[in-house]
Amino acid sequence: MKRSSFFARAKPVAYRYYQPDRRVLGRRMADHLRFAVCYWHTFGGTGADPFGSDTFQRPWHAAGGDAMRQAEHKAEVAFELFELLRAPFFTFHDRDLAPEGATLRESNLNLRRMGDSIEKRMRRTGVKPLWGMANLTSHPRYMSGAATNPDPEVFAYAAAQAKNALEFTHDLGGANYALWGGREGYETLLNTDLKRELDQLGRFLSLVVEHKHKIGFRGAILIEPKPAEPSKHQYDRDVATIYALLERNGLEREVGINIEQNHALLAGHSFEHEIALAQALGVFGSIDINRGDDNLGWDTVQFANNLPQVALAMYHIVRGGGFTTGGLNFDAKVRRQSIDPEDLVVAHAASMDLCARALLVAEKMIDDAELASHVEARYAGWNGKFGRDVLTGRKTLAQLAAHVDKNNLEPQPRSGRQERLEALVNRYT
Ligand code: XUL
Ligand code: CO
Repeated sequence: MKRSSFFARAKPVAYRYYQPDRRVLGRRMADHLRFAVCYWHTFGGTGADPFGSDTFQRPWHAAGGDAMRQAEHKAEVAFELFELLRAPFFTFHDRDLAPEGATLRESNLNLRRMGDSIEKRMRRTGVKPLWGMANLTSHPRYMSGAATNPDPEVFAYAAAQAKNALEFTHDLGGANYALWGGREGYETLLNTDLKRELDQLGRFLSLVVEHKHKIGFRGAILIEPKPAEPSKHQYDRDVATIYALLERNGLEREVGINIEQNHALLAGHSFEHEIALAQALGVFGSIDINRGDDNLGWDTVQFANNLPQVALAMYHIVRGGGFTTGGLNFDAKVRRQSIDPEDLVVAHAASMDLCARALLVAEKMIDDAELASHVEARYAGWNGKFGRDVLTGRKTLAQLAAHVDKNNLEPQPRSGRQERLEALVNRYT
């Protein structure tokens, strides 16, 4: 592979655990994991934080450069990294790939022009989009929301941008189209009509779903929860909140959920809670894999590197049937001080290897079946006739009361065996 000067010093990646063709629980490892590199943090990141300016000197960010040439350079380096890592997918926002123009028409044209170049690179490397998205958060026009803006013309502009991004993702053969509502929320209820904004968000989602069917896009529509940041309160708070929004709009069979580790943590949940809940509700879609910090209340989006945590997540993902259109998207950024191009390679490669190792742990947990059989035994009572009758509505409250009375019932408590199960999980990892 010809190297651009950007990754000239990066060593070829050797994985310890990630063997794409290795069979695990009846599937290729690569098909279980479906790794994606995200365009925004990895190639758009500058190392800036709220207290300091850029620390990474990416050549395609040089001041005064030609924006389309810079986008082209970025794409060249991006596909070089995908190949170095042997990552099969990437994810993007429209504005990551091509610069915003003076009008929406010009922006769309820029995206199409970059699309031709991206398509050529996709054909050469076999790398594909896991999902595309419209960036409806960065531009000042969206400061008061995109779908939930008090001004219907902003809603229209966002809809036009989403239409174009969805069609573009479709043309590139994307496996999914995703939405995330960083500005779909509020800063203060003092100026917010919450009910109106929820209705607007529901309408927007429905429009995207309608258009997906109209153009014949076969991928899934995904929505990504996050409780806050950048807004004080976001309407797509967590899996449960999104489910209510979907159900209220009759979209629960049309839209899946893209769960991010750090966002789960910010919403006060464990990562595996969000995965298990999405599976239980039938809306599990995809994962933005990263890592938050227990001691920090914000979105640190570090590369996932915690084996027990990722192993439990993989256990739930695989037990729930694994990914269909989804995958593991590295929505993660290298730290402000990780300024070398090689840091980007190492960060992704180490995290890919960790996820592969976590998959092998999940395989052991599933093959061994001890954890699952404990859960099974714990609920065994519900499998009998009485339990089934209760759940299927064949018993009234009065009948249940009579049952207790007649049998003089005094149910006996049984241990939940938490410590034993925690020790069991440690044995696998
Ligand atoms: C923000 C976040 C986004 C989405 C894409 O916290 O996770 O990067 O994944 O807009
Ligand atoms: Co994300």
